[in-house]
Amino acid sequence: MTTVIPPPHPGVLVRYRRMLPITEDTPALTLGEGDTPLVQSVAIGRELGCRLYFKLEGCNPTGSFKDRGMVMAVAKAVEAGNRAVVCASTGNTAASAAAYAARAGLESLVVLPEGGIAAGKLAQAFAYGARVISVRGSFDTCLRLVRELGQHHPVGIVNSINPFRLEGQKTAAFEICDVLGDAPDFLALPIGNAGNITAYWRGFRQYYEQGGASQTPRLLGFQAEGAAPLVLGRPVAEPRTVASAIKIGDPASRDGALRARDESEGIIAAVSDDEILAAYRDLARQEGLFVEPASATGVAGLRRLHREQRVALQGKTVVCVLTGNGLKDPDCAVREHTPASLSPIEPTLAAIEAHLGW
Ligand code: AN7
Repeated sequence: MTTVIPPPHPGVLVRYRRMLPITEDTPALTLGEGDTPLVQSVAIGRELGCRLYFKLEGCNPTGSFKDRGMVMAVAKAVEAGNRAVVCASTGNTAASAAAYAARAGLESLVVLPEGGIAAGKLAQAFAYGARVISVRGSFDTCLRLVRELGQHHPVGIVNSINPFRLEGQKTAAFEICDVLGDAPDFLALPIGNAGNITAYWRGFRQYYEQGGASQTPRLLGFQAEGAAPLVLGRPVAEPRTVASAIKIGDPASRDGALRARDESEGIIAAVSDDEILAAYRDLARQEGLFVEPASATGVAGLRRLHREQRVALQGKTVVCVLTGNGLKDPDCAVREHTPASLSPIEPTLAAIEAHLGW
């Protein structure tokens, strides 16, 4: 008799099978996504006076939170008989779509705004074998083109306008409740196309309604000041921010985000690029957490709301979602973290000691 040892990372489709729209015909697709660490803060939580945890979504297989929704969407594309998937992307969705398409034996096509994609993400899309198209236009233009493509060709759109993306994405809320034993008081996260905040709210509500949590959290979503359509209340024609992942002027899930804010009694606010970069540096230096710039937006936002006394975080349990890995954007890392010159010294102990001043 052979003993079957279940894999340690079965993936979100297996783990949360009963909570997801899975049928007998849905393939058991996985790259080991989900089950990401929830790590307690050692510095920034003290600064804010709360019990702060970071959800390390950069630990997913392609380095961002997108993998949770993508595994569901690509599995459903296979189930529907699609031969190819397509998405518009600021980078992470493209990397994730390309990876899961490769795994499932589908073709992938990614439509990207010219010049707006962090180097690591672009390299991933090519590495996983995607067909990459760079368009003279913004992310919002790319998404419009992808919608048109979907009307004229039999391709599966795997942007978060695909409802299966949000279904898979909500597993992050389930995991937080499972690990904490209840929902937190607050959840902070960046907003770009607004799929993630919409999915978290759906997940927390579903857990609450099924008795898995005693409360739902207040959702705190943050946009970059130069790309803050939900704060301004109107689309931004030419969004600008150092956080290229959230350089989006007309979020597809705008209504979902506003509903999440209102129903959770939450807040959507904007932070400056300088605040984002300060949080980016502090996460690495004070917490040992190297994230991409957009992923630091939650910390920047918490600091600002705390400073402006718009929320009372004192003694509360707060989860801040760190959406993507720092290696995604090496150019920003070099700009912000690496000194201009690193000149070699002689290979002796004395030279090292002289260099250190020891
Ligand atoms: C690291 O990849 O939109 O509000 O095309 O990559 O759900 O869009 C990425 C978004 C936050 C915002 N953090 O999430 C894309 C894309 C990171 C991101 C967001 C993104 P949504």
